[in-house]
Amino acid sequence: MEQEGFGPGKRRRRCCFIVSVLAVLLLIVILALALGLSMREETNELEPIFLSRCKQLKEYDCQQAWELFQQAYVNRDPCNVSMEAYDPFITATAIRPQCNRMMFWSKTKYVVHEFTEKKNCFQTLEDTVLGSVLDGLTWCGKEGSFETFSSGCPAWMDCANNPVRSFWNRASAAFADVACGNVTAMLNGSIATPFDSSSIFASIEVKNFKSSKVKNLDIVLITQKNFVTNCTNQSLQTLKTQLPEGIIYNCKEVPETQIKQCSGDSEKACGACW
Ligand code: N1C
Repeated sequence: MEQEGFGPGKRRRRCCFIVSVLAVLLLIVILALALGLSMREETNELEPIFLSRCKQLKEYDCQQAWELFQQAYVNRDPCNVSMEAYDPFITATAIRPQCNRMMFWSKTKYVVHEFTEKKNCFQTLEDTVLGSVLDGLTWCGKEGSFETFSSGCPAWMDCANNPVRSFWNRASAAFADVACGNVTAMLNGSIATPFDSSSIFASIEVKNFKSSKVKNLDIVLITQKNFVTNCTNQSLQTLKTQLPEGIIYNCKEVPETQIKQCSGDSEKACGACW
């Protein structure tokens, strides 16, 4: 009889077939999810570094800071990230300025940090939450993706509006904006143009100092044996003219050896190194 075609044997076989199809589909979904997660881990190496550095400082809601930070560049062309895109992140991680102890620099990063690490008397941008969580890192996003990438990103000079450069521009503007009292900057006396108009110090920080808060700008020009520049350098004359009115300018040539000796001398007071 025709009816026999729908007997218990066939029904069981049909049932088995449906269960197998569902099992295969489930397996495919699980595999796809696992592959997606492992790719995410490969690309997003920045998040764990950001969070662990941030948590060590115990100052902010780090997860919220991460969300605000990545909103600036994810799903965007990595050559089209503006400084302003970081505004919410900068606001959330507000810098607490240490008046009279703030240290700026240009082309002297290594000397400055060797000094500030040994002698805890100056505050650089890298000593703030903002600077310390991102110092030395590279990141970018991609249009059509919500991932953070830490390789294959544009280099500093590849395009002006790359995520890393825009971040340092924005963070430096915020740091200069809150600067107060006697401000110090270490510049490089071994190059022809210690105050380079394309540097962040020249193009952003000096312009953002507020004469209502900053009293002096003390330039420490770090020199080596056969140095090519001194305080009469043309670019430093330009710096004087670009400084907002009312801020007193000073410049002193200081040998790098003196700075190194002094940072190792625990007896010497902070200001006595030059
Ligand atoms: O362009 P620069 O120096 O003049 O920028 C230095 C200036 C400092 O005073 C800092 O406050 O701008 C701030 N700043 C950083 O704090 C910082 N940390 C790490 C600017 N850049 C910073 N970096 C990296 O150093 C940045 O990724 C870029 O590669 C250099 C810029 O250094 P520079 O040309 O010697």
